[in-house]
Amino acid sequence: MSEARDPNSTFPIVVLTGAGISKESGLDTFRDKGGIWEQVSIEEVATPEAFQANPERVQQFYNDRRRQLTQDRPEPNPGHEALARLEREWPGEVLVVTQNIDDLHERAGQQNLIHMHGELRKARCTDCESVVAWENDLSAASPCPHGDTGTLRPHIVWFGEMPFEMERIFDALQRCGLFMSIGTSGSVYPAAGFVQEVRRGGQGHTVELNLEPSDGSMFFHETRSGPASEVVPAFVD
Ligand code: BJW
Repeated sequence: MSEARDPNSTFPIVVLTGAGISKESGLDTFRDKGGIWEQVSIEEVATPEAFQANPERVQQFYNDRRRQLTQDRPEPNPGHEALARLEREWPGEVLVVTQNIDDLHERAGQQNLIHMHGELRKARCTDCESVVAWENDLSAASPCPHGDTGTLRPHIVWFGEMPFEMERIFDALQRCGLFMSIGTSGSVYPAAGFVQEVRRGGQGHTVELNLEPSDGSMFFHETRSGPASEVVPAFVD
């Protein structure tokens, strides 16, 4: 890896990714011009209150995006591939924490991966909370396959809900020697605070790789600008 601090050490690496890494695979970001939040409002589709008020509308929003994954089959790009290569070749631990609900990291070969905002290809019972692999459309009345009274909702973290695996993520942030943030605007917490968590620990080098410096770029030791398909391989290889 270019400019790694000590070529002989095997410090743990944590990588946070956001919608920007999947942009060049054909998936929209949220807050760029023409992005998802210009097409629909957060209050309409991305809160528990929205789901309670109009479950069909919320299911339709995620059905459309799920179909985009299962039918259009966007391919991982060189940014995803470089991170999978980093995990294979780095002698220490590499943990990728993605805010993305697509499956492009796993399809690139990433193994040590946390989907902190959930996964489009999974559904969860509103009653027993069991999580099932799900490829098809959901409706407001899709029954839980375990036969209880619950219905299936997208396995997604909406605003006001707790992201997944936070304990494991904070443990990794406190131990890491390198933190990379890729393709995220840094406007949604708790992910936006990860860089400061690493800085508080004082031992990790922090790098932002983004199309352009984000609003939080001043918190990083280093910022590199450009499309993920170019800047990620250039940094990692
Ligand atoms: C490229 C590129 C290219 C483009 N190459 N780059 C007030 C203050 C502080 C916090 C709060 C507050 N009020 C409420 C909160 C909490 C709230 C929050 O943060 N709100 C903010 C709006 C202020 N957060 C929550 O509610 C979260 N839960 C929570 O906090 O629980 C309590 C808790 C407490 C303590 C510890 C732990 C938890 C839940 C957040 C749920 C987010 N859900 C969404 C939608 C669901 C998933 C989905 O439908 O896909 O997740 S919102 C949406 O934003 C989605 C994304 O994962 C998330 C982040 O977006 P991302 O990935 O950064 O995308 P963009 O579009 O913003 O940025 C893309 C970037 O890529 C840009 O910078 C481009 O330049 C760049 N780019 N092309 C490289 N080719």
